[in-house]
Amino acid sequence: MSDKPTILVGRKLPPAVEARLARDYNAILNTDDTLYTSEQLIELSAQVDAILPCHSEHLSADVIGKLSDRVKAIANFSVGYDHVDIEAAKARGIIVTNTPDVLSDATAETAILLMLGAARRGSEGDRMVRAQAWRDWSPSFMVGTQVTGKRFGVIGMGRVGRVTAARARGFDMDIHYYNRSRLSGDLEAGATFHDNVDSLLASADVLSIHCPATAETKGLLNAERIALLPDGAVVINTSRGGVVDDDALINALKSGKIFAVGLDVFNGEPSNIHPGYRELDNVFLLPHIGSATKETRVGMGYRALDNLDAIFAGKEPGDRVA
Ligand code: 8YV
Repeated sequence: MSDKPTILVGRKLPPAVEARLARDYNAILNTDDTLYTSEQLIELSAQVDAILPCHSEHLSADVIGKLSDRVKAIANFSVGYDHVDIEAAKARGIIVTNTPDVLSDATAETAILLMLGAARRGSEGDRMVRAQAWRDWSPSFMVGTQVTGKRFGVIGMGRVGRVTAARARGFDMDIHYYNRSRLSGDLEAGATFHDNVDSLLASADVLSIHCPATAETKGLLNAERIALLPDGAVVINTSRGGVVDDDALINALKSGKIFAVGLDVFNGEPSNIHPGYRELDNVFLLPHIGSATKETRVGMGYRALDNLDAIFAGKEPGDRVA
């Protein structure tokens, strides 16, 4: 063992990222990509100076409270950090970082995929062709809703929200947004600001959710708010499942209030999502692959390592969140 810092790497990362880890650190790599249990994370923490987790590792207040004093940093391989109890980390003096920017393009691509897949009944059509259930064609067959020229409503106009809005402009969509604070004219790029979510909802033919999962945003899209959407709206979510009240959304899909949803994130993911989604045709579902491109995975890994490099050089990391 050299005197390089030791890093516990939560999941298997791209070869280029693992090569940089192995060059610059004593890296405990997760070569078979098995999810560590909380007990394993706590036990391994005695050997490490930092942890590089994904959102699949849950660093609750309880886990953080039991980590070894040796752990100086949690450098997330993710932009969202709701899987880490930030207050507990602060209380232990553990630095926490995330990986913004590098995944905005990939996630925006996924949001647009969800919008089109939901609006144009992508999953339903795919299933029909695969099941050899496609028997006929007529002008009334598999008719979807067109998004071109409609209003695209964004909740959370951060980096991902802004790139997604820029892509939606490619469909001549009129951008509306709600954000805690109004953006500068430059960043707004002609979008209409709403100073409250309810007003945004009434203007969203397509609603795209990009806000983080926090105590304030939990269940934000509930029955009362869904009622404010225009009839036949499309809802897409690439942020976190917790922002949505699943029962309310499923009821609105059944009643036709919402034409279709495109979801990449879920309450209870991966294996305990609301069973109601599986029974509906008007849903386009993906398994949390918003940022899953080769380019972005490397970008995320390098960004996490840039943060660790700064921390172990005694500098302020670029993406500190605690
Ligand atoms: C990542 C994400 O794939 O970065 C995030 O917050 O939700 C995803 O895009 C995942 O979190 C990796 O840990």
